[in-house]
Amino acid sequence: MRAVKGLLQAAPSLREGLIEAVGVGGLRTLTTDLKASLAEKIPAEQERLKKLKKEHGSKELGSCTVEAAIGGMRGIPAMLWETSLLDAEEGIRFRGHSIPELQEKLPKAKEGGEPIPEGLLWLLMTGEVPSSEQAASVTEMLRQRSKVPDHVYRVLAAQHPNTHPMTQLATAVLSLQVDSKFAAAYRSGMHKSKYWDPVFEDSMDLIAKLPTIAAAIYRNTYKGGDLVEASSSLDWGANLAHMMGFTDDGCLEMMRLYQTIHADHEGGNVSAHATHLVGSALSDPYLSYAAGMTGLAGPLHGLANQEVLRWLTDVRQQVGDDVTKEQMREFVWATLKSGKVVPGFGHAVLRKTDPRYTCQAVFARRHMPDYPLYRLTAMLYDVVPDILKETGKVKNPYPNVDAHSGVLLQYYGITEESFYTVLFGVSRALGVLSQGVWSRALGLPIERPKSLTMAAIEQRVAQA
Ligand code: CMX
Repeated sequence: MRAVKGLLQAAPSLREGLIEAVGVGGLRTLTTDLKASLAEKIPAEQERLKKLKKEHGSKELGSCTVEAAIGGMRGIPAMLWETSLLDAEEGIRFRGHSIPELQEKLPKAKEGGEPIPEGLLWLLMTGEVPSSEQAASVTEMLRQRSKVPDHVYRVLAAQHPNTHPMTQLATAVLSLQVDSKFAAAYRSGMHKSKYWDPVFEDSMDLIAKLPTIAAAIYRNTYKGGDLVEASSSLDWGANLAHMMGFTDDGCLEMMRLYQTIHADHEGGNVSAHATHLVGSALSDPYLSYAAGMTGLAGPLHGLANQEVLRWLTDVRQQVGDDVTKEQMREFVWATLKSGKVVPGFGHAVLRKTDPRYTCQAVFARRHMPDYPLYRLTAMLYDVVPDILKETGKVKNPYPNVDAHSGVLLQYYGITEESFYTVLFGVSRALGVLSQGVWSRALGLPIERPKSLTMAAIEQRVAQA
């Protein structure tokens, strides 16, 4: 009680009933205003970082070998990323919570259903699992910001009809940049201690508009341009499915889960790192997220979910749905021997099956146990890892998130695989933009690692 009394004196928000004491020394925000909750946490985190730097700034976190420098910087701990952390064996934790824990703890649209991504957004931003009221207030805040300006539709309409949906997404986001509140505030000379505020505003504006933009890309590209209005009774994730033209309750649940689990995967993956890097130059959230999306569009990263579907379609066309394990083995070997990767398998950090794969497999077992594509995917799980192990070079032979997501989408009628990475990208906004707000709140500097020429590396190793 004394501790709480002390806090009452120290923290005006506690006096005003914005936070409550929970457990020993813990505090939980009571406000349903995401920005107020975030603002409450920033000073303590700024102090924490200052102390870390002052007391331990010269300590080593790891070293860099020649192999790491020329091998995509694997394993070099050289970035601060608060919203999630990846363990090679266990998989991702969002603010300390595993995916099964999030499925249990985050607010849901229906009893026993999947979490709504708005709850995850609150968690990523504040570090706290929100109440249903807090998640609902995020839904409402996003709804109010969701109107997409007319010029964005014109930009989309002007693109070549064969433009890939990911290119359309990046272009549409860049065309929104004209309204950046951060860019305007910077131009007008805002003090850097306040940067996080307009970055938060831009991030919320962008997240709010992404489902409408993604749905417009979908309807324009595959459904003749006939757009569907948002529903005022649906949450952010379900509205995405609704505006794409899908109303099945299972599809809405799948989309809520999909949008939750793809949100963040710590900072070093291409889409997160690209967003972080570009944001570090104080490019606004529209510019930095668009950079992340052009990275997500690569086949070794997010586009793998499209490639998995193409690959499975090839299997079905050549062998049919009743493929045997032996036929599948031959198909996998043929792919490898032709110098291609098996999409949906392997990972740069993970060394076990991706829990994002597992949770989708659990969803499929529950909702579509007899669906042929699900059975084919389950068979791949039996066949591919042993073959990848046999190659002797693949560090993680197990499936990643992209091996399963297309199956769920196909089942509910979202059959256009070239659109799949856009759905990944909409979700990824929640993670990379939350971190973007924190990067500005913590005053992280422009990123500028050292590069070396081959001659410089040779010189350094000769001296070592
Ligand atoms: N199929 C065939 N070969 C693979 C492989 C796969 N699924 N995964 C790795 N390898 C190969 C690599 O190409 C590399 O070969 P070379 O030495 O000939 O260049 C070798 O095995 C070692 O690679 P690694 O250290 O195990 O993996 P990387 O960290 O270099 O790459 C990844 C990671 C994800 C790019 C790779 O596993 C891959 O290409 N997988 C298929 C594409 C995919 O599913 N990507 C999505 C990942 C999740 C996401 O970001 O969305």
